[in-house]
Amino acid sequence: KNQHPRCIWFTGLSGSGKSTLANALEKALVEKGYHTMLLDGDNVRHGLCKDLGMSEADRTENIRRVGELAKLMTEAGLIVITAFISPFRADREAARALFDDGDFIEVYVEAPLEVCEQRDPKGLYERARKGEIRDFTGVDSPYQKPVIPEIIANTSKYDVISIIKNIYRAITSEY
Ligand code: GGZ
Repeated sequence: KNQHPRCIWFTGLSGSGKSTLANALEKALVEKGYHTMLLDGDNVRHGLCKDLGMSEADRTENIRRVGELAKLMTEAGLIVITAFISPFRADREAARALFDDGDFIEVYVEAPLEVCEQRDPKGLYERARKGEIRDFTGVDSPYQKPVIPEIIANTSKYDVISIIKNIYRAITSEY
């Protein structure tokens, strides 16, 4: 398949729905014959970045490595999808700067903190509130919202299927 390699960068709070959307988008693309790679905490933080924690400096380094990896993978022809909190604007902008104009699509996965905290799929917010986890995003570590993301995906207002349709249309329309 003749595909335009690029990076679809999901950013948002823990529990906002990044992984759900990233996985659904990848599935939709693969079904249509696109070649993709999904990078997330599960395949990066246990290997390439297992030396890194959740301090500000370590998150910055995590995102730097993910950006460089995503760039290399686009050079191999893949559509790369990343799903990291990536809480710092400057780190996301540094990742963006690795790509040609239009080849970095920032998707802000928006959901109010209260909604993410209510979902709490892994019980991490509860543990953070109790002080059992430190430097937790939204609790005692900041999240800097994107100013002008290419796409805003509001998971507290819209369902996964309609959001994925929008993103899919946006990234495949020019092919
Ligand atoms: C935020 C944490 C933390 C802290 C562990 N703060 O929702 P999850 O569980 O499945 O995904 C989160 C993941 C965050 O890793 P990232 O690599 O995406 O972060 S960053 O982009 O900031 O480097 C969460 C879990 O790890 N987790 N401790 N303190 N989320």
